[in-house]
Amino acid sequence: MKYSASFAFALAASVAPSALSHGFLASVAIDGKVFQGNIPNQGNSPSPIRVIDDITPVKGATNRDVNCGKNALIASMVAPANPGSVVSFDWHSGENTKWPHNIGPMLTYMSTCGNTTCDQFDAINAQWFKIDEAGQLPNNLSVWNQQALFEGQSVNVTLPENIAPGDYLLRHEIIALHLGNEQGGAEFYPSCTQIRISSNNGTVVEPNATVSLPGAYSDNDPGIFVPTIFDPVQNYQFPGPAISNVVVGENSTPSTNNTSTTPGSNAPMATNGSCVVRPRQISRIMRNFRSVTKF
Ligand SMILES: *[C@@H]1O[C@H](CO)[C@@H](O)[C@H](O)[C@H]1NC(C)=O
Ligand SMILES: *[C@@H]1O[C@H](CO)[C@@H](O)[C@H](O)[C@H]1NC(C)=O
Ligand SMILES: *[C@@H]1O[C@H](CO)[C@@H](O)[C@H](O)[C@H]1NC(C)=O
Ligand SMILES: *[C@@H]1O[C@H](CO)[C@@H](O)[C@H](O)[C@H]1NC(C)=O
Ligand SMILES: *[C@@H]1O[C@H](CO)[C@@H](O)[C@H](O)[C@H]1NC(C)=O
Ligand SMILES: *[C@@H]1O[C@H](CO)[C@@H](O)[C@H](O)[C@H]1NC(C)=O
Ligand SMILES: *[C@@H]1O[C@H](CO)[C@@H](O)[C@H](O)[C@H]1NC(C)=O
Ligand SMILES: [Cu+2]
Repeated sequence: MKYSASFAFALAASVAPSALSHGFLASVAIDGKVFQGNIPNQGNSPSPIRVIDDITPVKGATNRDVNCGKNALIASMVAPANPGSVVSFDWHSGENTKWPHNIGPMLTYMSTCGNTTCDQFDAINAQWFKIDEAGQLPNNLSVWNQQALFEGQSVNVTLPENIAPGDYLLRHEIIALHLGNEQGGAEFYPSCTQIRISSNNGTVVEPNATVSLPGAYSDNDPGIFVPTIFDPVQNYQFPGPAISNVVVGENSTPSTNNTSTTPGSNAPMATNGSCVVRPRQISRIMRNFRSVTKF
């Protein structure tokens, strides 16, 4: 195994596994409104976040818990959201401090809750479509977007503008790859948040490229078993389906070259302090600006 000096913390954690080395989705904020989750295996207070019963990672790409996390329980709340809402995910370590990992992608999926509300829905029936995937910084393949969590920030995903009203599970997942150079080493941290979209913005697209989870991943996937994970990785291949047309169908611009983040995610500050803003973000910001100022 090979470690760079800056991953001394991860090294210590992997030598002596502790509560610090894993974690859970502590809260989400939807357009700034915060919804706290429950600490794993410590109650199920009202929240839209499905509580899990253990902070340790799901191991094995076909593990049933790849669905919504370890023995996830249905939550009692369904949080209001809109097309284009910004959802901030705040992941914590097992000791409720900063997220301990910084290598590997973050993926965001949605699924309708079928003919029930999400507080009744068994997620094993979910038909997931991917709305976002965040890998390495476009200008520095050594730094993953996950680094923002490691530094104590939340990470942000924009819901599709073309999503139909209804109840959805929002599945935000970290795949920590600090052991991903060995087959079966990947650590899956799935989370499910129950949301209700109650408006539409005129156009509604039926999402395509839906998958089951478990089902869509294998331990051999090039984005899950990555022998060169510390090198840094060139042309990282995200696991799972392509981004659904509910996202790319939205007056999309051609993807820029060597950009490892895709629609929806906001890149963190680069480690040297310069802010990374992608063209799509600028057009989204301009759109929001126009809609606020009624240009
Ligand atoms: C809801 O959908 C499920 C799965 O398709 C089906 O088995 C069930 O009968 C449906 N329930 C109602 C009330 O339509
Ligand atoms: C910071 O990163 C930006 C973007 O890659 C780069 O243009 C700039 O030269 C870097 N500055 C320093 C001081 O490394
Ligand atoms: C979409 O609808 C929501 C809720 O009505 C609104 O807040 C948002 O600004 C709309 N977005 C666009 C691009 O019109
Ligand atoms: C989803 O729709 C997009 C845009 O129409 C298309 O390019 C893509 O092939 C579709 N994917 C699947 C799996 O049908
Ligand atoms: C990205 O750059 C590579 C190498 O220069 C090139 O082969 C590829 O066609 C480019 N892709 C796009 C979408 O521009
Ligand atoms: C894009 O990536 C390809 C392959 O990884 C590399 O050869 C090329 O130089 C990169 N282009 C830019 C503009 O960074
Ligand atoms: C996500 O949004 C929050 C709230 O605006 C902000 O504090 C945080 O820095 C953002 N995260 C990233 C990675 O940009
Ligand atoms: Cu861990």
